[in-house]
Amino acid sequence: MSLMPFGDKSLDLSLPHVMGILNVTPDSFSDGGAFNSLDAALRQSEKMVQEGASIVDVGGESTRPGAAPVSIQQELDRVLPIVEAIKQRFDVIVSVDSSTAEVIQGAAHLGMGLINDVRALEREGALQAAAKTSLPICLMHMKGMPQTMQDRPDYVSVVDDVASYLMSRVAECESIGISRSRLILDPGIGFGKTLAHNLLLLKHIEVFKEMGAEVLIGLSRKTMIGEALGLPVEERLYGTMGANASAYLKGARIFRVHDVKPHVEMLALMSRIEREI
Ligand code: 8Y7
Repeated sequence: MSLMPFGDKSLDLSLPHVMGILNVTPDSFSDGGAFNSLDAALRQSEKMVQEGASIVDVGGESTRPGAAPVSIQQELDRVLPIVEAIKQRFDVIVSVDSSTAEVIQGAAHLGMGLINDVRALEREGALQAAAKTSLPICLMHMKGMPQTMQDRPDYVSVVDDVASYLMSRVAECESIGISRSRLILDPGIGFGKTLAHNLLLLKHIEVFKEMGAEVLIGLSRKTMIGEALGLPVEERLYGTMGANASAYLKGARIFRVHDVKPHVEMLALMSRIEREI
């Protein structure tokens, strides 16, 4: 057992866990739009919980290359009602994909269990806001900014560069009183990386485990799967599962995915075999 608290719940991180991705699509109609998108989010959450997701990841800002920036108020309006509604209805950990101090603070108040920040708490006020909660934090590596991160990404050594960046963010967290036991590390697959960079990071997950934190991997349906297999986004499930299976064997314990049921079943068998004596 290796229990880690996530707000009002906890997870045994000696076992693998699935984090289901909730698409929070803003409704283009102003009349009744809020209800429609909330209702859709709740139905999607219910399905993921029934399929065995331990965590539901809610995000109000698209980090896709070229996506339009979102204002703080828009992000608050999109994310907070969903966090509140999921926590009222389902027994699941809600993580919030945000870099914004106001969103971190507001969502923590409504029962968020995990802060998932693709900017590793680098935005103004985010580190302080996260420190005030007692929640775990996923620190992700990104090179550059979403708009430009895929323009010729370059590293001296991608594994060393990503590891030393995450180490510096761990040190920053510790300096403000966030203990390492609250931190989850993520190499940020696809965030300013070529296919070769992503493959090397996935090959060397042990480097991040050696930093004394659990590892989360998000590669579901990403471009790297498409590039490796020559397949469009709707045909990337098997490749996604292969890469996640490899990440599990190399020590990753949380898998951020669109397709919950196939991953819950795959990881159940993989961990069962590992645990057999
Ligand atoms: C990741 C993520 C995205 C990831 C973590 C997508 C919000 C892009 N990817 N969070 N978020 N790790 N921790 O294609 O890899 O899902 S958004």
